[in-house]
Amino acid sequence: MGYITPFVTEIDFASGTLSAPGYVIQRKLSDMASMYVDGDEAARILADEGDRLIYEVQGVELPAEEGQIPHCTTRITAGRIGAEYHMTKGHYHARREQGEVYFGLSGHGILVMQTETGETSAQEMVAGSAAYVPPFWAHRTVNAGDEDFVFFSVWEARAGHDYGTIERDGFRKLVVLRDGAPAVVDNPKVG
Ligand code: PAN
Ligand code: ZN
Repeated sequence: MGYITPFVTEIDFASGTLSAPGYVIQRKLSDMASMYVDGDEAARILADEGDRLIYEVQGVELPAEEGQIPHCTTRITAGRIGAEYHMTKGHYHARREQGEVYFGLSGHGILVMQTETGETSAQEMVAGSAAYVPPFWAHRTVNAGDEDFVFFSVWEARAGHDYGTIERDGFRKLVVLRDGAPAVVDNPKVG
C-alpha cells in the first residue's frame, strides 16, 4: 500500500472549497443535458442562455488502493432544468459491495438512491445530516433549495464509479418543483 503521511484539510462549509484540493471537477449542463427528463428545455437553455455550472467536486488525491479513504466535497448550484432540480450525474460503485457516507455542510438536498432490483429511497439532507449509502445502492444528490447545497463524501478507494449504468437506464425517481415545493416523483422515462 502507498505510504501517506497524515494531513488535515480545511473545508469552507458554505462553498465546499478545500484548503488544498488535489483535484477539482466541474460538471456543466452540457456534460449531462441528456440526463434531465426535459431534454428540450436543456437544449433551449444551452442555446439561449449558454452553459451553466451544475456542480463542482473538490477532493484530496489518494492512490486507488485497498485501505485508502478518499474524501471530497460536492457543491450543487441552485436551479432547475424545467421542473427538475439541479443534480449530480449519480452512479453505482463499480464494486457494488462498497458503501459510502455523505455529510451535509450547507443548504438543502435530497439524496436519491436505488438498487438494481427495483428499490428506491429519497433522503432529505441539511447541514449536519450524516447519510449512509449502503452497498449496492446507486446514489445521486439533488439541490432542492434556493442556495448552494454542499456535502462531504467519504468512500473506500477501490469502490470505483460506474456511471454507464445510470446513463443508460436513468433513475426511477426525479426531484421536481410541484405546487411550489420539491417533490419526489416517478421518472416517466424509466419503466
Ligand atoms: C461522491 C460523488 C460526487 C459527484 O463523491 O462522486 O458527489 O457525483 P457524481 O460522481 O455522481 O458525478 C460519491 O458518491 N463518490 O463515490
Ligand atoms: Zn459514490
